[in-house]
Order: sequence, then C-alpha cells, then structure tokens
Amino acid sequence: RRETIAEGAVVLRGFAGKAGPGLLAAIDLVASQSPFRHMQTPGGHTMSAAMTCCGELGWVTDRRGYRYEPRDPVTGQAWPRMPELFLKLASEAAAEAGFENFVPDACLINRYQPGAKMGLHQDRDEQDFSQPIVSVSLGLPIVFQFGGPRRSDRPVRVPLGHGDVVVWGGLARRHYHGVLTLKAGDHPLTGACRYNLTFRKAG
Ligand code: MD3
Ligand code: FE
Repeated sequence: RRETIAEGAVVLRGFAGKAGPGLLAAIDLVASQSPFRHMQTPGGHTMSAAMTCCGELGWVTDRRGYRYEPRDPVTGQAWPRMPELFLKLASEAAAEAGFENFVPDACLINRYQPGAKMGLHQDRDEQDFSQPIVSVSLGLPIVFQFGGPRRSDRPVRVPLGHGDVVVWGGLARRHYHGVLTLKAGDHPLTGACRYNLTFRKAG
C-alpha cells in the first residue's frame, strides 16, 4: 500500500484510516481553542480553505506575508499543543518512508468545504528543507496536483482519499503542488468536508 509518485514522494494508502475517529476528535479539540478561520493572502485574497494550527509554531498569512508565528493572531494565545496522536502518526509515517526521528513543531490543519481549492504553490517558509513534510487526508476525496521545481512544470494528478498519508522529502519537498476544487459529498466521519493535516519542522 505504498506508492511512489516522484523521487522523495511516497503515498501510504490508508495509513491513518484506523486513527480517523481519534484524529477528528483531536481536530475538534484544537479548533475549540484556536478556531478555523479564512486567512488573507499578501495579495488581498481570502483563502478558500479554512485553517487552524497546533504545535509550537503555526503558519499564518495576512497582508504582511506568509510566516510562522508562536501565537495565534486571532486569540492572542499560544497555539494549542500538538496532540500526542498527531506526533505519533507523523513520526510513524515518516519512518515508514525512511525518515527516522521526525519531530514536527508545526501542524497546519486545512478544512476544505465544497468549492474550496488550493492553487499551485511551493512550501518555502520553513528553516530546514532536509526535514520531510507529512500530510494526512481525512474525509472527502480530492485530486492532488504534484508538479516540479518550476511553476511551468506540468503537474501529475493524484487522487487522495480518507486515511491516505503522503511523505514529501528530498527533492519533492521543493516541488509545486496544490489541490483541485473539492466536490460536494457526504463522508461518514467528516460530513461535507475534507481535512488535511500537514506536519512540518518549521523552526
Ligand atoms: C508537496 N496543503 O498546506 S497536502 C499546504 O491538501 C498544502 O491541504 C495541501 O499544500 C492540502 O501547504 C496539500 C500535501 C502536500 C503538503 C506539503 C507539500 C504536498 C507537498 C510540500 C512540498 C511538496
Ligand atoms: Fe503546500
């Protein structure tokens, strides 16, 4: 149940499936402390995915730019602690893909409702590109787009469903990526939405 989509990009199909209910409960706990919100891009657009964070650092965007912050700008408080289940899942998935001792300090939680998408972009706000990124898909399926090191590189499309985990390391860590628009649906665990957890070593 392991697929390689590019050098350094390994899909672990269903790896988080059994943990689904526990992960959803942990997301609810995080969101009760730092609510989902639609952030502004530096260009003044509103992101269609709602986001919150947990861990020592949280990813934020506003008119001033993209960055990691130790506090939630909405609550003025530190981000919620990273749930133990999140840490365990992220390190087990990273190890399965060959990255031992992955200890993320940031988890961005994206919530997509029908119509939401994420355009092609690179993740380059982190300090250490030798560390992988682990992403966990929960709920409704979506089509992921994985490109190359240049925006003009034609992306491949990879369907991602509930419980799928992807580990992005090596060269893949710098590649352009995004997701197509979420289609309407009804998932037994998440209803009309898809959640994506991305675990990073940001600091
Ligand atoms: C490939 N999120 O939050 S997860 C993001 O489904 C983001 O919410 C998407 O891209 C989502 O930045 C995609 C898969 C993913 C995450 C990070 C990557 C793929 C990546 C970093 C480098 C290369
Ligand atoms: Fe990204």
